[in-house]
Amino acid sequence: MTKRTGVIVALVAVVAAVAAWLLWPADDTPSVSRSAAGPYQVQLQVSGSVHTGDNTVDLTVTDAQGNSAAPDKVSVEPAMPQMGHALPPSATSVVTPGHYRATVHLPMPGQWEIAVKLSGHTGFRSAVFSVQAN
Ligand SMILES: [Cu+2]
Repeated sequence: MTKRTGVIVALVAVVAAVAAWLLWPADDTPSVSRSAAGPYQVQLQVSGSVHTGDNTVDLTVTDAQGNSAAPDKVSVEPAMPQMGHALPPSATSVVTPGHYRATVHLPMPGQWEIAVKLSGHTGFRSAVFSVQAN
């Protein structure tokens, strides 16, 4: 192999690597996590990967037996404790009983803690989810 063909082979390899990286399918698997909050089981689901900007967050609230639960009020509060950011709560809307949806705006990438706050006849409860926003 001459020096010139060696350079061409190296360039082709770099172009192929960049193309593979650019064309790699985006991660569309929803991120799902679960947490207990007193008598409630809370599932938080974000369609696609969590990212900077507006994220649609779906919450499913059940009791310990898995029956849908309906606390009076559900809100979502993102915070980035390492940087001292605490954002105002986002209200949720009821999609179906026990299923809530909120739009959560994350102003910067990094590790966020999303607190889901529930109030109902059993009092005030909170479940905290750690998410990585890209
Ligand atoms: Cu920050």
